[in-house]
Amino acid sequence: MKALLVIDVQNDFCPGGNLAVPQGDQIINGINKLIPKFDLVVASQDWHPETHGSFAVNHNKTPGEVIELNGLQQVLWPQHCVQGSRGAEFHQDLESDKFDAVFTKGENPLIDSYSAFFDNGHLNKTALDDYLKKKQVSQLFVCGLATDYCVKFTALDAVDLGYKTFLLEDLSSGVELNKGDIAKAIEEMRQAGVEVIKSTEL
Ligand code: VGL
Ligand code: ZN
Repeated sequence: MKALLVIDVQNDFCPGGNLAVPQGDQIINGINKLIPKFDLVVASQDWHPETHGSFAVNHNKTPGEVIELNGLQQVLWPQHCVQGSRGAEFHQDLESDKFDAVFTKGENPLIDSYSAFFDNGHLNKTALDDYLKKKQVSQLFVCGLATDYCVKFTALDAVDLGYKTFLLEDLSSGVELNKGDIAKAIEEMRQAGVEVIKSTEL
């Protein structure tokens, strides 16, 4: 089984959102076009309480600063993807009614969760891996936002969990907090065994 995994294509990561990824919305049409080609389509949703420890405002700090949060290095972000807010909703152009399942992450205020599989400390697992294994998924095609954070950590975990993992490079877009972050993230994924492809190859 082949599954498409759509990471965090939510309003806050798109232009106009609180943590906008440049051109974050430009991958949406391409993702919609791919949906019919897959046996299974699943998505993740960043889903934070207002008290989340990754929000700069909760530490009286500025986004981009790095702190230690429960023993882990944590980049501080603008408040984003607050549970139930418009910013947390999938972008309206994304055909999210076609998703077979949606997995939320980032609910624990004490730890961030970039990967759709585990929190950043690998302490807790979401239901995604069990779900995919039950559906006998062996190949996972990852796309979405942001290439240098949630897409990257999801793809790296997917390899570790035994999936043949593909990054759909043209259907992912990155934050690029520092210049070169996206290229570095893609190289890191490649090194770990992720096959980097373009959607036109499918
Ligand atoms: C993400 C930063 C904070 C992402 C989520 O979806 O890549 N980035 N929370
Ligand atoms: Zn987040």
